[in-house]
Amino acid sequence: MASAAASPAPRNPPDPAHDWARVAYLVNLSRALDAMEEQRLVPEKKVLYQFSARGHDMAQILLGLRLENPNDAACGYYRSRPMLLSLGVDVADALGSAMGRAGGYSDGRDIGVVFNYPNPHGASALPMCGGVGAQYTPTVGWAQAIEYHREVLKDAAYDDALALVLGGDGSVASNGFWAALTIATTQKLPMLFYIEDNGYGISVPSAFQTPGGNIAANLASWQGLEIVSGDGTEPGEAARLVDQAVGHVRARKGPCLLRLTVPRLQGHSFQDTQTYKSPAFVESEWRRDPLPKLRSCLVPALLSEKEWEKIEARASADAEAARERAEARGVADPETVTRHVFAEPGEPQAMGGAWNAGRTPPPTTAEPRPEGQRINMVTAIRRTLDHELTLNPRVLLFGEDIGPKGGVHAVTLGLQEKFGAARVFDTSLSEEGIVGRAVGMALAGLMPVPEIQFRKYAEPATEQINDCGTMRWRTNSRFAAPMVLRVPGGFFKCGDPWHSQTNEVAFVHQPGWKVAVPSNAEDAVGLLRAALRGNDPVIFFEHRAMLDDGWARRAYPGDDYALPFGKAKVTRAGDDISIITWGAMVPRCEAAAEGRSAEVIDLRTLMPWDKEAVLASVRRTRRCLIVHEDIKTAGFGAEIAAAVADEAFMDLDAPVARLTMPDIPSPHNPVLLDRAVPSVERIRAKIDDLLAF
Ligand SMILES: Cc1ncc(C[n+]2csc(CCOP(=O)(O)OP(=O)(O)O)c2C)c(N)n1
Repeated sequence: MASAAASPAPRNPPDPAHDWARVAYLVNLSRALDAMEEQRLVPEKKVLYQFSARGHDMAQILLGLRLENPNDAACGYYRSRPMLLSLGVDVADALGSAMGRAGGYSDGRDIGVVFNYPNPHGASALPMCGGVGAQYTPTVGWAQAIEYHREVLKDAAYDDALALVLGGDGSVASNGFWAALTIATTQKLPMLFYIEDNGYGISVPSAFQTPGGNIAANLASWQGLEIVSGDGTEPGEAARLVDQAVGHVRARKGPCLLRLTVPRLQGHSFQDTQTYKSPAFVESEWRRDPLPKLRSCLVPALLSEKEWEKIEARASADAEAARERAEARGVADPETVTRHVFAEPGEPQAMGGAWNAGRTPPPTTAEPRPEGQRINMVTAIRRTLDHELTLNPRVLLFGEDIGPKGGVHAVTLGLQEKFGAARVFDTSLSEEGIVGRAVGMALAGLMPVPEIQFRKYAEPATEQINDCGTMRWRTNSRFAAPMVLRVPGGFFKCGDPWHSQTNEVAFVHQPGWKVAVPSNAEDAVGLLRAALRGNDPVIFFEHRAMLDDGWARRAYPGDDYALPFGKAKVTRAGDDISIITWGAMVPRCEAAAEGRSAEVIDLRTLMPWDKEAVLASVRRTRRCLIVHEDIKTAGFGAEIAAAVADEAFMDLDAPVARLTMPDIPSPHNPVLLDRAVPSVERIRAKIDDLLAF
């Protein structure tokens, strides 16, 4: 659609501190890309999803050009291409990614409008997500990492760095927005929230997202937050407000929320015909188009008519050349689509991860060198964390109550005292905030170890967990966010639906996460150390019943002890049946196997899991029983049973059996709990059934 704006009257020349010729070029380039997609590439079905940035473009570019510190980072959303252009992305990447072509942001894996840019020359764009609001907490993690680099690692290059997040007016209703706002303001972080208020979230007016429709007005009394608000279509005003907001954050006066009103000059996406807007309203939006305003501001005050036209022509020629380069790229080899779920040897991500940031982990051994008395799992985990905190200044721990209290399970007791509140600290009560912040910190080259207080409370963080796991794959290994997410769970004396579930299978179902389920202190040390020195995100499941369990106590296996993931342990040898289990069920299976020639296999990790060890054992014993605490339907046992049926069917003398919790939440009363969780007696009875089959 052509601009309905009449040529506005010439205005005062804008602040020469901005590179207006560059602003003009980038706005025109963004327009040329939008027009090319709308008029050619979408109708030709070469671009499947198109989100026009018309109207949002000028203010984004003014802001993007202010990201001058190489340690600045920005995270946007699907309408953020103009900001990416201002950071200097290759235009063929910008267009080719929208076309799903090889190379670019994701090698055709992710929806093209969802950008990422590990910028070797300046500020980077953190991997964006499709979920509205998902960008906030990782960005606040970057902001906190800036402070960590300054204060703990004493890196002066971060002194005036900032984190910038972009969101629409709809996104201010998301959990992520409030989680990040709380973190940024309570911690006084160098974080700039930029809200591009176009009045709509698809078709829903902004008054549905915040009362009265103006988030800046509603946050006026929020402590520790600078509010800057105005018109994002007036070049002079927008530039002044951008400078005011950026200046506030760079001066380390705390976070700032910049809200600029902008028109959304096209539908939400190409498919959206905007029938929910009246024609008069659409026309009023076009009258606010920042492009003609920019032109009348710059011509003739700063640029001649001819110069403007030259800029326009260069922008459309560059867009055309980029299209040609993008189309020449072809499509990625389909065989490569399974790569980069996890770190691959010799192919580190371009950005993210502590070891990637210039350190190499010291050598480890899988040979335990037991020392001293047996210790419980709590002490074993704490000692491992203590050692790795000492060894690697990029390791940091955080979660609810893990600071002065030492955690509700006492795992982090004394660590804040020893390492200080910058490295071991309490967080606000937001699991999305905890995990999302860890993502941003990992991207900034740290090794975060966030704690979720109880398994069930990981659920508010599900979106961040999923986005973290898929990051390496969806950015084609341009970014990864390795971390160790400690999650205590399972029953402990009693059960209940909130603190006691395991549901470990849900984590296995998140691509990109490794999952450790140690049953004892020695394995906990080995798996935790491997996770802390690894290059992938790891769920470290700490079973509550095993934390202080007598059976789980082992001698500390040494400061270099690390276990490979995907290597099960035969904890009891036998010839007549294989029992596959993990976590708190291991000692029960061992006890149940007494008097029988039964092999007990502790898987130790579920992603990856040691299928080869299981198959080898089952082929020998010809019987397979899987025991787990999680519920039966679609529990991880179903995966094992399917693999055994698939690959060892002809070797079996009995059906593959599972003993699990029934499909119920964990019951509270110990008598009820005993009926639900597999007991030694029931496991033994099942073993005997199978042996008699
Ligand atoms: C968590 C989530 N819910 C719903 C959607 C579908 N959706 C995509 S964009 C959008 C509206 C967002 O509006 P706003 O934040 O104002 O940004 P704008 O598109 O106006 O720039 C919705 C509901 C989504 N992507 N993510």
